[in-house]
Amino acid sequence: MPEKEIKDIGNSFFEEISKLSDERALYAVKVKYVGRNGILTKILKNLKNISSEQRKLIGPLANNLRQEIENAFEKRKKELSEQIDWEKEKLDVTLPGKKVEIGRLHPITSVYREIEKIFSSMGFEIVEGPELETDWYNFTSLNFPFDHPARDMQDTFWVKSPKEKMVLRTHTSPVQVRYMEKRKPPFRIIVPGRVYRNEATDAAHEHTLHQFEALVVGNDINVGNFKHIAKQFFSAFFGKNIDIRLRPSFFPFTEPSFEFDISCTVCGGKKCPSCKNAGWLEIGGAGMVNQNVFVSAGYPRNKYQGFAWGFGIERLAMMKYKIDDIRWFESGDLRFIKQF
Ligand code: FA5
Repeated sequence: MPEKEIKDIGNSFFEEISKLSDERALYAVKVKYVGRNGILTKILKNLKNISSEQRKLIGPLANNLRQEIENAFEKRKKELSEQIDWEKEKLDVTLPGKKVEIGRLHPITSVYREIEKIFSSMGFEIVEGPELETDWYNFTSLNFPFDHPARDMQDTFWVKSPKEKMVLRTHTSPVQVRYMEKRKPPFRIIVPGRVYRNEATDAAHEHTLHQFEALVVGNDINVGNFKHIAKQFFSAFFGKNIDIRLRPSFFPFTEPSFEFDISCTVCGGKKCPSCKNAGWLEIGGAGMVNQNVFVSAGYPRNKYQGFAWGFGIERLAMMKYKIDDIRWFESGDLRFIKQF
């Protein structure tokens, strides 16, 4: 019976492809059935030689089967391509591994993170401000008089701007007034950030550096609070007991103002080459907030007291990691970064 013959051809094709597991063999089976000299192709070619009655019967069956074979072939091909060969994929743990290049944190980033961790644990908020500043926030609001030599204390990059005089901020102190305009005391914040100075560079001075500002304001904040917090911070940062020393100084935005020293992190104050036999290392400026600064921020005069400081982050990193030249930090030299 021709119908049975066609049905058998179909069955054997489907059985064959169900057993196959690779594409090339699958293609060969397809050719065997519907290729130029395939089993089914021969029947189709022979249609013209048979009686019209038989043709009417066999023609549609054979054509349908050809379509089914094409469809089944495509489906199986897709299935095979999606199958993962777990034998080949098996993980050979004895093979040597591929080396993965991992990045390093820049030492300034590490110091930032360390500072933020210590101050967060002491209940400080971490605040940021813009690097491009107005003259008002960088100088005038901080009680730097117009045309007063105090402005020369910080060598400034002025930026041409159509509206008002702009500067690349010379310190993190402008964030003091920016923050106080929005918040009422009591509060305690630190402000880490990048600052710029228009000065010739040497082993201790960069044109682009980082500072972190602290500002603590309340009704009865005093120098004792300041010394305590600073001592806590430096002892945590260097992992050993650190003593604090204040020396009189001048900043327009603090009164009284101090230069701030810590006991030498190498000899602990016994005097050594690292501290040039002084026993102390200079860290930054500090003082009690000048009432004029509170007034700039919109606070009433003599209502609040606060302390502020600004420390150089590079200087801290140099002490912590024993780096002898500040210019390494911005050098972009990977040999330097890879040591940390
Ligand atoms: C200030 O910038 C004040 N704003 C600090 C301050 C804040 C005082 C709050 C009082 C109250 P000074 O210019 O001294 O002060 O800089 C502070 C620290 O920044 C320095 O001690 C030093 O550690 C670092 N520093 C300043 N200029 C440079 C520079 N060119 N290169 C590297 N570090 C610098």
